[in-house]
Amino acid sequence: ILDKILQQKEIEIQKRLHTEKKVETDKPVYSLYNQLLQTPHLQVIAEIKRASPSKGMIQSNINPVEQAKKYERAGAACISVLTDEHFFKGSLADLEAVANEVTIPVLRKDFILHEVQIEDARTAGASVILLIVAALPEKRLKELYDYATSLQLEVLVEVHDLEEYTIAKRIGAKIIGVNNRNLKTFEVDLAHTKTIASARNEIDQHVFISESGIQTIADAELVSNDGADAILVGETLMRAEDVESTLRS
Ligand code: IGP
Repeated sequence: ILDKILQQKEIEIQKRLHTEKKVETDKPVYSLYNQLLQTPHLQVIAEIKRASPSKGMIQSNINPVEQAKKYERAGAACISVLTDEHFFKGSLADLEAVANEVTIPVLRKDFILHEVQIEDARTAGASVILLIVAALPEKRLKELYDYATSLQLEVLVEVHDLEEYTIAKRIGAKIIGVNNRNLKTFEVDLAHTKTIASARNEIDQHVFISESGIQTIADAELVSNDGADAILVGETLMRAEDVESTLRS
């Protein structure tokens, strides 16, 4: 599936390159890194996710701004907004609407392969972008990382195994996330968090996020004990009846 998604992305990028849009850097940015460094207890990055290729439709008729405000009120460290339209039914419009209404960092969750996507994220009001190690050669990853930084954006660098973790550290990532879901097979295993966290060194200056498949308090405690500074939760919060109390717990 990852290859299919990346192919579709390339098509969208080619289309985007035919339009003239200038990057606007007047929206405020908030630091996720500082937020995670400052707070010792487990923090939550709460995601707006309407659908996914593995689960199909999750919540189609959601109001992203209302949902985001609930997340913010309940103390989320950051709001992740899926902006992929084709596979996740999200949009940059969702992100922009959310970013205009909250005062915590907003993450553009998408498959980013090109500078214009980073520019569009900044213009829409994102503070953080996602870069997936498995989606890019290291040289390109580093170029995009540095480009995002030059636009005052922070980068969540997503890894899936130890080899990718080494690459993330090599490019200087300050925020590293392990995706417990394999994007090629959809298989979820929270043990991936422990594998990566165990390889973490005293001298490593990065913060560490456990992403995907967290459904219960026990799951959150497990990855927290395994070394995660924060968790990234989508589906569970999108389906929760009482979003705020689920998040607070
Ligand atoms: C959230 P979940 O299982 O809580 O809905 O997962 C998030 O980790 C997931 O949406 C995600 C993702 C990604 C989506 C992690 N990495 C990369 C798209 C692309």
